[in-house]
Amino acid sequence: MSFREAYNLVSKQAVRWFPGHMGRGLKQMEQKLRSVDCIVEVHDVRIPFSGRNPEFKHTISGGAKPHILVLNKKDLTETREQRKIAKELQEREGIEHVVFTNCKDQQCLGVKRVVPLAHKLISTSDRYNRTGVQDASIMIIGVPNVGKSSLLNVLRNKNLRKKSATQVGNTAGVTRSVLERIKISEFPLIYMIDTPGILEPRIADDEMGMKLALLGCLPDHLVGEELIADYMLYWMNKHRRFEYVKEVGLENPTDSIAEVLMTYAKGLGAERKLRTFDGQIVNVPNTLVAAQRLIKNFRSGQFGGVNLDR
Ligand SMILES: Nc1nc2c(ncn2[C@@H]2O[C@H](COP(=O)(O)OP(=O)(O)OP(=O)(O)O)[C@@H](O)[C@H]2O)c(=O)[nH]1
Ligand SMILES: [Mg+2]
Repeated sequence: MSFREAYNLVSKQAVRWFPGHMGRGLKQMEQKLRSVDCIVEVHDVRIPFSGRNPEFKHTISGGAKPHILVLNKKDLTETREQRKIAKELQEREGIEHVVFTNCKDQQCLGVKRVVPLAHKLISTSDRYNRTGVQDASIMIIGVPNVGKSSLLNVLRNKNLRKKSATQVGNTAGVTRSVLERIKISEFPLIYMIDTPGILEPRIADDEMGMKLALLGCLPDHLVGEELIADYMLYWMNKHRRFEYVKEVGLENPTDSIAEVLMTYAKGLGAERKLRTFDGQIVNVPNTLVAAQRLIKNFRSGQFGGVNLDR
């Protein structure tokens, strides 16, 4: 059986999401940068080599501040690849400090590493030598929905045994503005500044846009659930990952998203009403519901761990 080898968006409209709060957020971040000692950039480990906002490069390199790249949601990826990914990031992009985390797990070794590593980098950086400064501030940055606020909360829960201080949610764009600093460690005294997830104003690479969409870094309805499901199908087939076949209730893998969604919708009993040309109302399979369900399964790891950049 042959499957699509490349993914091309049929529509000419690129994947794009840059609402007002992102532009404002970026400005607020720049203003706060002067009082920040370290940047923790959070990204989804399922796209380790793509989808990071290139605008952050200025933020990071501009001030020559210590930088840690946290690749989060490691429970949703193929864990074997960690060392390889870290090595490749260092060779390709010169990123020296990569930490893999699962913010849903307080015992995660990666989560435990973040504060000591940041503290070490800050204490050895020029900036910290400014006299009289007793505390340090870390700014947390990244594209939407990768787990920035979750990381802040889990650090605070762990180190201070205090309840969460910033809002978390499973859609993109939960944090809307740069927040006041929040304490995440007492000894050493460290604060963290949560920021809104920010995408580049124009995602030029269609496939990269679809990867971000599949991982929920943009609102689904903006890209279209059926299109996102189609990208998922393309990716899974291309990598001979047929875990979806059984869930959907198919006999065999297929590259046709219409077939997948129709079959799945029928199996789920999801229907919607449709008016025919002669005015009759009929029930037809609800492919939107099927697409939403399929994406949800994929994102929650039901079809196994993935690395979309593989
Ligand atoms: N499976 C898994 N889910 C996670 C992990 N970290 C965060 N999440 C979930 O990912 C979703 C997004 O988390 P947030 O912390 O709100 O992400 P954010 O980067 O702050 O998002 P914005 O504020 O929208 O930019 C939530 O549903 C979290 O529960 C993780 O390590 N593993
Ligand atoms: Mg947030």
